[in-house]
Amino acid sequence: MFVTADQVEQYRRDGYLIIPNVLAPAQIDLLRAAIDIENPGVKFGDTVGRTARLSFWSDTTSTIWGVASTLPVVVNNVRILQGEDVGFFHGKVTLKEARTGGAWEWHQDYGYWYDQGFVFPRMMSVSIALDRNDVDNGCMQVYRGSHKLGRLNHGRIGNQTGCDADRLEQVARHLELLPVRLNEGDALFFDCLTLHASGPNDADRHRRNFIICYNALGNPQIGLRKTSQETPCPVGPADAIERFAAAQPAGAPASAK
Ligand SMILES: O=C(O)CCC(=O)C(=O)O
Repeated sequence: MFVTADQVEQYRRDGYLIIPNVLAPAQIDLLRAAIDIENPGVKFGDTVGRTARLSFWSDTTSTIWGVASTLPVVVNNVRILQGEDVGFFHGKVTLKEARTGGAWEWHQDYGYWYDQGFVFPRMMSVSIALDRNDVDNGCMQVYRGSHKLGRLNHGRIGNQTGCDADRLEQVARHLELLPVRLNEGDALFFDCLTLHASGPNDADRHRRNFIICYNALGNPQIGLRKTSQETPCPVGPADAIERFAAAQPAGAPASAK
């Protein structure tokens, strides 16, 4: 359940780590059933006019996604990899629909979050595959070791935030680009400075992931509106997803929102 010292070393070197089988098949089924494919969520257009969609949540109790953000295999490994205690920031379900889902431009998550007032890049995310992620359905890609570049300049690309194109071209000459292939239930843990992107979904199957973001407890957020929790992220039971689903009244609407 917990990462080894070698895996921590790998994470610090590469800026990301894949942990297989973080979710069991029954948990994946429950989470998939909570995704409303018809509900557009927030649409993020790419440069060719296709869209990737996100639905967000911001607490750890009121939705199946919230409680899934407290799974010990996720939160405790985040703490170990981050090397400090963390608070819950937010989570999102990302949907790239079969044949039409759009791309995510190259960015560091801290490119988005710096502007939300986070003082240090002491933040990380976990992307859990609810479908197989491969090149055909637009899996994530990362530059290995890019978290050591520091924060790069970002600007608007469509309605996404993307890394400066000239700098990206330079970076590409120095760092190895890797597709992040995941099986259902596998998780990618990655640093908020790791440069990542993903292509469009040209396959005839959806690509659904849920991504949970955490902030180091000692990382202040400047500004009036605090969007990250300032208390330690709760650690729930290993069957938090199953318990939440069992507690729902029969016929309750399943929604990612
Ligand atoms: O799910 C993906 O392919 C990428 C999503 C992403 O980059 C993000 O939410 O920051």
